[in-house]
Amino acid sequence: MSETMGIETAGKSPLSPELLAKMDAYWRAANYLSVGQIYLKDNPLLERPLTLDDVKPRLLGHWGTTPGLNFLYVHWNRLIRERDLNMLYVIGPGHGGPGIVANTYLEGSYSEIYPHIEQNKDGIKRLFRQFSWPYGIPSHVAPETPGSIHEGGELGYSLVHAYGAAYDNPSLIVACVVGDGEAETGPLATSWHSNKFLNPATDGAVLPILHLNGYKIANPTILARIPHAELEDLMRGYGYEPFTLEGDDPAVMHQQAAAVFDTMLDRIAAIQKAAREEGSTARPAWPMLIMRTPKGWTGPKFVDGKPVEGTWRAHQVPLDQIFEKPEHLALLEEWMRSYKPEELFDEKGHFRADLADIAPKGRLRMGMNPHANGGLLLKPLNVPSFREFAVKIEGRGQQDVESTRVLGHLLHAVMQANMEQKNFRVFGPDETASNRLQDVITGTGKEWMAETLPVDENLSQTGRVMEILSEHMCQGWYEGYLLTGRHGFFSCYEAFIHIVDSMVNQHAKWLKTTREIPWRKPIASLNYLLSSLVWRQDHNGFSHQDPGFIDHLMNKKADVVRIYLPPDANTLLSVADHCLRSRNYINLIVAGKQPAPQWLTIDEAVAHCTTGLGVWPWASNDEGGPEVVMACCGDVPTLETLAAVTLLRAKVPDLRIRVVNVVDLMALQPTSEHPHGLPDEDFDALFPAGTPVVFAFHGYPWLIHRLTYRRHNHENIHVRGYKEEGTTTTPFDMCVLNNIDRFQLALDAIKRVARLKPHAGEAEQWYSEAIQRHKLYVAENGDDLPEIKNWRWPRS
Ligand SMILES: Cc1ncc(C[n+]2csc(CCOP(=O)(O)OP(=O)(O)O)c2C)c(N)n1
Ligand SMILES: [Mg+2]
Repeated sequence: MSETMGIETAGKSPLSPELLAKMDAYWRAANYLSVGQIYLKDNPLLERPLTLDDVKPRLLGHWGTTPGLNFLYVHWNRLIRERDLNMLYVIGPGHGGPGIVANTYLEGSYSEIYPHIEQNKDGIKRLFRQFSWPYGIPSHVAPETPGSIHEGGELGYSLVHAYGAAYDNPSLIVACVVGDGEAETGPLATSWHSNKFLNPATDGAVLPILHLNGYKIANPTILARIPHAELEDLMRGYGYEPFTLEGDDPAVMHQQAAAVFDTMLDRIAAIQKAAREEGSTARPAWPMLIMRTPKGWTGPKFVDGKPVEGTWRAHQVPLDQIFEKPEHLALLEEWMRSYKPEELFDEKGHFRADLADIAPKGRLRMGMNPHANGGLLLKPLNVPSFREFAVKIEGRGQQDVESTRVLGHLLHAVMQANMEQKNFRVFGPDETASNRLQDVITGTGKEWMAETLPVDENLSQTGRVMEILSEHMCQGWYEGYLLTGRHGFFSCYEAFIHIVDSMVNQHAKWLKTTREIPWRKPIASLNYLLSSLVWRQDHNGFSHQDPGFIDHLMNKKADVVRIYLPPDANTLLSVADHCLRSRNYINLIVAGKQPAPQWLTIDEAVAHCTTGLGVWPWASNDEGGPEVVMACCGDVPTLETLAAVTLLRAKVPDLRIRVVNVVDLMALQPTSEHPHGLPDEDFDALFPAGTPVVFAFHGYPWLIHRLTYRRHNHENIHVRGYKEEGTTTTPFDMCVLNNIDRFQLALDAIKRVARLKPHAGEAEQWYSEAIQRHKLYVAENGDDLPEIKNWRWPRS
């Protein structure tokens, strides 16, 4: 292989022969422990010849990426020691878990956190055995791994997480390995642009390393097969200063790696000095490294006559037929002995002291960096009283307010109250203002390190509102920010939040797992506001209509998710206050941004949100027990339900109607399924067995059935919701198209109440005349009928 070093690093040899030898031995130790984890359950120090009894029955894990990760770890250790760095690692190819476990073991963090994995022969045996073993540890850089904020199971998010961790952490350096396969993913490709949002004066630094081992599972990688100059140009185009490290001779590579890292760290220091001490406001070209080394470096070169090292065949377990082919067992032993374990561990299995000595100590060890256990550093968010922003209710439903704009007032106050402690950011894919949260921008601005023009508004190099047209970046930055112990809020168009479905899956898994890991401290919840909702896509139509993120989140563990559909501004304030203060959840708030009627006083809102659902007595006339329950969840369904109630009152004045509004969707489930679940007795009291329920739901109707199928009255629950009918039409026509409109709901009630059955035909007639009239009017006038548009709940 040729070497492609920068001019400043060529010929430099920063490592003394002694240190070089120790670093190489340290690297061999990490490689040895990595291979041992993949293969062995016994004979950890190879004190006797390897036999099949020593080998695990199922060979699981990934070797290919691991030696490269181990190489980097030992070099970062040197940098930490020599420069006293506060360094966090983020490993994109998280399938190289054994390497990071090995390194955190060698530096001592692992045994401190997991005392049964002792620093001796027994400990090494247990370390090997637990890996990818039932009830042991996962194969990835998982929540169980000390020092990790990133599992790297689903590829694509390493760099965005690294940047999220670096924001507002001026002393932190986040070393981030990006797999060259991972670099092909959409999120990773965009993540490079995070440097336009990183202020060298007030944020930390990210040290990206493109791990160019040339291959993925079964294919070459794109970036390894374009001319090197083109790759460097790509990185320059992203605004980085690329450095390259290339080769496979360990001694040469150690020396060159040390030289290139010294130069890169000097660059970072110079950039930070210019910004912090010399007042530079220029957007710097941060250094990044292209590390071109063989996949499966130092592993078997050939297996069964086929090349393995330096190819895609090294990806998982290079020698996988140990039990079938005796020569593979011999190759394994030869491979493991090539690391010379007898030089690395003494006869008791202690890592040799002179080698252990080159690792950082205490909290400087990457396995012990408190930023990786963000809950340790979490400062409570200052949340001013939300009551100050309450909408004054002057008659129910008499005034129209944009609910999310009111939330914007609260978020602005929260932002201002935390400007000093710099631990709150708001994220959005170019929609903060569109979702009517623009107040939050005042007094902070939107982070922007790129060029600005006079036409721009509110861009700032120290802005705390993060806007980029990438839901992936918003999600990833926010996760990185939360995982390192800070707070935030993410607003998004409802339909497009699906773009991060998969990312939120991974975050939910992280939260679920960390709940069971005692040393992981709770972090702030991930809060979503979905606005620009399905029912009000006046500008955009069908492409912008999808309420399915609710269903998606519903699949997650009950311990982790909370879903709220506040029907007005005051309930939204109460819910948001609760979410901002909560820990370890994913909170989903669905609330409209269009002017809409307001129903509850702030005190009523708080009481309603506390129970999560309840009867609205002022809208009900159910003395003696209801004949029908009109249930609603979501702002537009609530409006249509209340309008349906007025229609029913006009048509069947003596009908006993109960209106139940649901804010907290989880309350519909039994207590056995969710901690917010309403006890059966309470559910039965609200929805008495045998009483028909007409349920208007914001999202896909089947979800309500899924949540209530075990309830006594389930067979009488009749749900209306979104059923993929939509276009650019009037707000009320959207309801009509999906049969959630007031006429339909009223008709449903009449058809379901037994004593009204004789009138069903007449009611059908009334319904179709009303809808006919509506359709003709909207087609002719392009707007809703005045009596629909201007409908108000009757003043009492
Ligand atoms: C989003 C995603 N798609 C597919 C996979 C399956 N997968 C696991 S590893 C891998 C190849 C990764 O290649 P690279 O990033 O180059 O890592 P390395 O070569 O260092 O192992 C793939 C495709 C995955 N984990 N995540
Ligand atoms: Mg690769």
